[in-house]
Amino acid sequence: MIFYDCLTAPSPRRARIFLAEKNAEYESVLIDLSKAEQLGDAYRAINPRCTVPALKLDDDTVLTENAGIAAYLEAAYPDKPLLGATATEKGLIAAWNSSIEFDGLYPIAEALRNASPGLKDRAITGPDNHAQIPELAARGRRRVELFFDRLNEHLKDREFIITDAFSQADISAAVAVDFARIVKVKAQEHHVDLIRWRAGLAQRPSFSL
Ligand SMILES: N[C@@H](CCC(=O)N[C@@H](CS)C(=O)NCC(=O)O)C(=O)O
Repeated sequence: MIFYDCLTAPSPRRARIFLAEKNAEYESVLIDLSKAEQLGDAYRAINPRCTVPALKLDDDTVLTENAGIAAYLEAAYPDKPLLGATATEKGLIAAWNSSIEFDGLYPIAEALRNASPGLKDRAITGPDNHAQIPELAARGRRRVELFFDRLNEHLKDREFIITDAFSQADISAAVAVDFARIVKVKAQEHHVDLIRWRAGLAQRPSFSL
């Protein structure tokens, strides 16, 4: 498999952690977003949505989106499930993962992409340009702060986000928490449970990636 990655971006990091947790072997190709390589013809031919991550399988099928890559890896490497072992767990993990994207990852992107001078006219990822809307940056940052508060509240007395096992929800939430630094949101002293949970995840080798 070929994994199209970028070491500075959160979305490929989610897939990179998932790959590592599954002990999957792959070659990696780095796409330099700072040089807009995702918009060049070579990468556009691989992923016309011009985003990373993408995973090219041995039969040349290209999977894009964390959702697609995770679904494939879970089916191809079923040991140690990350998307849930039972029907109920699968439902809970999918729901949490979606809400972490909506309440955490998208607001970080909104805060960053609508304010950063380097992302002028790139307020939304993809092949088309979109102008920045500064009000969305302020709203996004406030939503990220609320995400930290709610995650902290949820993690009281829990080691992981869902059930007693590590799952995709932990990966997505931890990547969001780490990347929030870019919009100057960090765990505060009162986020005791969030800090404890994140410290626990740091023991996993996949999190050093
Ligand atoms: N929903 C996609 C999001 C992918 C995404 O937004 N990737 C960003 C990097 S974090 C990207 O490719 N950005 C390209 C750009 O900024 O033009 C997923 O889950 O994989």
